[in-house]
Amino acid sequence: PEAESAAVPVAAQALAEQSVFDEITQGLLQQPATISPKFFYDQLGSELFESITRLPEYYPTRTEHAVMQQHAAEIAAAVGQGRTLIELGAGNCEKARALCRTLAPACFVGVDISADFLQGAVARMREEFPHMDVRAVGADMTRGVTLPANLPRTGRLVFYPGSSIGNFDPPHALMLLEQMRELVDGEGEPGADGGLLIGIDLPKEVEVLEAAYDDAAGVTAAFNLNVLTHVNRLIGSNFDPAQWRHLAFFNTLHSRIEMHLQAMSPLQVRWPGGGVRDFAAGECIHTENSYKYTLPAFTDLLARAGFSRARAWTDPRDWFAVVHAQP
Ligand code: AVJ
Repeated sequence: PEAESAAVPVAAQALAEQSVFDEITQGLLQQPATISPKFFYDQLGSELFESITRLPEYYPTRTEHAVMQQHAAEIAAAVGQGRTLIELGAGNCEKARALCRTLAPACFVGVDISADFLQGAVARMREEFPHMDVRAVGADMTRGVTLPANLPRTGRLVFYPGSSIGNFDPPHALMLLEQMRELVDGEGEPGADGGLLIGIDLPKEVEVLEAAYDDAAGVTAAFNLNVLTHVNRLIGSNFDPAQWRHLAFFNTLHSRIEMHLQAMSPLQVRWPGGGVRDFAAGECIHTENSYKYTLPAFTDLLARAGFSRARAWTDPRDWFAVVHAQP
């Protein structure tokens, strides 16, 4: 029986590794090649992202923080006390920690793809809030989130800050919002007193947008290039990051920042199983989209996902919105 119970997680892990291998190699063979932005976040990538959030050019994190601080009392009154707070893409849990000080949730569930990074953050949450029920879930939310059993039967607040929803194109964002709508409901429980608190980066001057994704210190470039090192580790490929350069620009037609890695000379990349991809000089791998939604466009998306009520708070320049959405 012991060997049997051990075999299950091993098999599950092998399956997960196979699907990661398939997902990455399929993307590399596409025209143009793509790597999903979720692969930015290995340990170093998560640390580089933390550095990005402190850059002078990268306004989203500090603007969202200012909106949350400025309107803390109203936001707390709108979402209610004693909830089960579920943060998607929790990372270092810094935002949830600030929210917990005003919301006093009964329970906190941090969900992140970078499970090891999350463990440390969740341990610090337990220290600061010894009376709160704190859980960590290492999961890729694009594959669906299974919450721990036996969560308190209180209203659920799904928290998805940082404008991470911007990483998904509108049809995919809609699917994720629908999934969040289901998380709010729980197992057959009415989600009426639950909701979603979500951060949205708004359209603004192109110069401001582009500087935020191509900073002078080169931290975003290092973050983008690090995905190649992570992919090498995940699939055994032989990318040489020194042969690639970081590109970031605003695509007005799609209202999104695009990040790419551009081959500086003709390159060949190989991986186990006979995989190979040739890149011409100047050819790109598309690594990220970061959509900038207007509030009406985003409210429309929310409504289509089953959140009929929405209230938004913004900063004085209307650069970033924090939206509370309810069924
Ligand atoms: C974490 C997805 C919100 O799109 O602004 C930052 C990621 N990429 N700089 C964003 C990111 C480059 C970030 N999100």
